[in-house]
Amino acid sequence: MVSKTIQTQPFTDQKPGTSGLRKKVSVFQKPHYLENFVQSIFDSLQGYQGQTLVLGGDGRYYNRQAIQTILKMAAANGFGRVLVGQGGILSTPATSAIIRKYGTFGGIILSASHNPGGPDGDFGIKYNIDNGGPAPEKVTEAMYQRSKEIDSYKILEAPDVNLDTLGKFNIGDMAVEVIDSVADYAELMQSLFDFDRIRELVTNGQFRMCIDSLHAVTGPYAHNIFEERLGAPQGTVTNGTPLEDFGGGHPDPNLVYAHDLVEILFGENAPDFGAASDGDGDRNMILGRRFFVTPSDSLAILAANAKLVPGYSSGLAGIARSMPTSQAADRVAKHLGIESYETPTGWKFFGNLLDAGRATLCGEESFGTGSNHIREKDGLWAVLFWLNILAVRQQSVEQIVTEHWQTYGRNYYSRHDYEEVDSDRANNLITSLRAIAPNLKGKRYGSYEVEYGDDFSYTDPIDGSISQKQGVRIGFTDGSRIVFRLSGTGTQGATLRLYLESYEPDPAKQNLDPQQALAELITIADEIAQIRALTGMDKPTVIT
Ligand code: G16
Repeated sequence: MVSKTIQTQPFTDQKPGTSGLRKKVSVFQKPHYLENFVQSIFDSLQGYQGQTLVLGGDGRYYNRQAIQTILKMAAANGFGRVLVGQGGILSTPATSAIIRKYGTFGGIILSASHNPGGPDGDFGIKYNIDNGGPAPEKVTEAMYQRSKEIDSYKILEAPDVNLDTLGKFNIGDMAVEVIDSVADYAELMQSLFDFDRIRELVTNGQFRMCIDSLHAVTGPYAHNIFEERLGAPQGTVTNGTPLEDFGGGHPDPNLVYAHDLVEILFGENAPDFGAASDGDGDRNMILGRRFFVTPSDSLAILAANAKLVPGYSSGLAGIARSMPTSQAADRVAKHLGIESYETPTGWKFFGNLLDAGRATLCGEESFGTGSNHIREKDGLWAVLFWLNILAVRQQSVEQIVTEHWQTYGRNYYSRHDYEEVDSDRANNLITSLRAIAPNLKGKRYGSYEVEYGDDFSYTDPIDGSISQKQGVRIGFTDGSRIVFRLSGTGTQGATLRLYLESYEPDPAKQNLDPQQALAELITIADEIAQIRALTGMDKPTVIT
């Protein structure tokens, strides 16, 4: 087999966003596009000769082709071994778990997460480092810089390999192992949670649940864990076969895109528990019977109940949340007497805190929750955590959440997304907010008074790195907040995200619809940012 060096031209748009490089499939299919970026990844790394790489993806369209290309490039670039998921399938959390378990050099995950798939959908590629977590900003920045000057890449001339059968073989001098996509991950879950107790709950004939994999990567994991290992009835997992186009759906577990599940949980004779996960398995949505748990509340509730779960029974070191996530978890941290951390959006910012043992649980409003067991957020882990709590407390989801509010107060929370906004308009809006925000202190809007306005900047407490311009925050004297930022994961125009939060300590006022509770703040946000005028849109496209 011959290693070839192929001449190429740089592309100017290979800047990784919040989580890797995401583009339309048609962009990745351009000659040399994928290869350039993969070579830029390799060129930004040091010391990988002879080392092991983990490789897999969420099964979306172009996954298999990309894996064949990356295997041949890894061989030509001198990797010693690649562990690749059977059928090219590895969820993001499973990849993180495998990197850590086998101490590999790093891993490549092919996914555009919750973005739609198929030939007209999105594709993506992200690199994870040896702690199992997303490459930090300095590494992704080096990849981007390299991508702007790259003039050649290396690839082995070799036939495609069989990804569907477990086994070991060689491509050139490089070993390839096709591994079981599920086993290592499922064993890790079994080591953290009380499977016996959960089994009792899900097989008692009373408790009913529905796990929707949205035809994305978690199907095989969910069948194995919930139906095989925990004995839940067959059919508990729905849409459990990963499809290249996710069955035409949008694999994003929220109230809008996981609508089939929402209809079941809010319908007649609804089950007790429902959950969905996203394209690559790192996000989760938790539902009770006619009850939605916001991701921000979910983080706070997992933290408050962590003692009930074997893997966390010795206590938490700290809790970290992304800045736009509600402050509900901070209240639990305070109560527990542990540190809470506020980081920019992006799971990569939790990595240092987890590695240093400063945080045990982390969470984001964008349906992401996780812990120090790996270095990614973890959808099925969150589902198991909830089931473990339900099994011990023998209460409904709604009872657990409302009792939590009674103890800690309720942080009403909502996110309004304005998708596919013209990029220039969206940038103008944020630029003018950056200018306005610092001057708002003391200003009154209806019943609210501004306490501070700023553009969030984060100094990593471990390595001192500084990340600026992470979102415009406007905080009010009663603890309410409005946050504005542009998404770093979209592929079409810009997505403006407006995050709204208010705090209600009085149990008698905790059962409002969040849109109603936040109505005044929603109006104030538009008054300050001129959203309707500047985006040209009169309402958000998605409300969660
Ligand atoms: C990614 C990141 C998350 C982030 C989310 C939304 O999630 O890993 O940390 O919260 O995007 O980011 P944005 O608001 O910039 O679109 P995923 O599940 O897409 O990998």
